[in-house]
Amino acid sequence: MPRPEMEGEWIEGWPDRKKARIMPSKDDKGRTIFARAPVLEFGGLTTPTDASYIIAQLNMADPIHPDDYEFVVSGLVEKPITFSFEEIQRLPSVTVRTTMECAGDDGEYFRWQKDGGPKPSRLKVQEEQGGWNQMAGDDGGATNVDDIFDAIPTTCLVSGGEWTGVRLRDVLELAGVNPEATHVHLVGYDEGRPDPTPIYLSTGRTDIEIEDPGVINYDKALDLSKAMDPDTILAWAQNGEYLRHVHGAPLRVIVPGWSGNWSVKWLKEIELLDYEMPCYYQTQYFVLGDGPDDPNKVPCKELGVKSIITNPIDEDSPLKVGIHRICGYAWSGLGAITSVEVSTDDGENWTEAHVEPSNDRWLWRRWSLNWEATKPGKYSIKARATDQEGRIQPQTPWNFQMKHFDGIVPVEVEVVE
Ligand SMILES: Nc1nc2c(c(=O)[nH]1)N[C@H]1C(S)=C(S)[C@@H](COP(=O)(O)O)O[C@H]1N2
Ligand SMILES: [Mo]
Repeated sequence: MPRPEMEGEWIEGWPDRKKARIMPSKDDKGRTIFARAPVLEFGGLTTPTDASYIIAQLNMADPIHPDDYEFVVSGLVEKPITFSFEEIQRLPSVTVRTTMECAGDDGEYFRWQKDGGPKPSRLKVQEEQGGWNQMAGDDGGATNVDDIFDAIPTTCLVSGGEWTGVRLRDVLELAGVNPEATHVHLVGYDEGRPDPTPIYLSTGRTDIEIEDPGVINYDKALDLSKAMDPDTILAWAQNGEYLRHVHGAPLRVIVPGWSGNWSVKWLKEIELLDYEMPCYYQTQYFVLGDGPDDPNKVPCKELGVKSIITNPIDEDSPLKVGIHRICGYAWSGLGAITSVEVSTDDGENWTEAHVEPSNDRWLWRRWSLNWEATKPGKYSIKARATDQEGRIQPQTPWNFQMKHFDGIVPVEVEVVE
């Protein structure tokens, strides 16, 4: 159902007020930007690059010309190799389509489930699309806790994309991986000093000490088995065009199924290790656990299984008696979605939705159900997805960093005559 304020405002396929903007990497004060994706407005599977979300934890690296670009593969290998951009492009290429979701996407719904209060609104968030990342930077970023809260984007951080490049496995095999290697250290060109305030904020505690790593490069230590997966690639193109700087040009990692933070942008260095290096964004920030001092906290890796309802939304209420298309997206960190069920009576009865057929293991699927709302009244609409491993939404319990939210968020609407 068209939302009234959109009518007559379609320009280049987008409602005027939400038309995605091409984002520069810094504002005029040199602050690094982030961007949200207007997920309620997508009409298909591949998110246009202009409308894909952007996250940079540290200071965005300066652009590097592909002719000047090189990176080295070293550590536990038979022979370290340096690759130029041209040498990478000479290897057999591959294209992978995948959903990329930030670990923090929809994190605010954890808070809402726990504490109640007004339900976070994707519509509201995407109308404020784009903003300034005040969490990072050599200047220490924002110090005011409320500013940081406002600046942390917690929804509309998911996009579907087509990535072209080479298999990470092929690159590693050229260097020859030593048998004792267990992890692949992936380092980005970007530097900065992580601000621990969001961690303190998420715990509500100040009695803990959060390690200050100082100025670091963005880095991750990826399990060798995932690095060798044929769908884990080093990409130079997104959605058919060479990577834009904000998305990690000239070359970035793509790790399908795992939350976005593994897909290291502006790749500078690859090093084979025989241990899991305690990278800040691996063991401190992108973690699942009860608190920073939880001995059982673990790095965020594969996503759970998740569906979101993009139509109708709470803001569409009231709906007229009649047929309404309930639809949205579903994805999983372990492969394909096999079914999506919908309930319009707050979870009492569930009906199988239509799920678009697809050959893409990692890309989200569109699903829909035509709902005949015959009786006026209040309705709570829910969706739940199941993946090829038989996992049913939700999979991820509350955690102090509020990562990997895959809970069922009901849409509340009223139906009127
Ligand atoms: N070098 C580097 N890579 C990075 C990041 C970063 O800050 N630096 N952010 C990560 C996070 S948290 C996410 S969600 C994805 C976002 O990728 P995108 O900006 O292309 O959407 O990049 C990841 N790769
Ligand atoms: Mo992220």
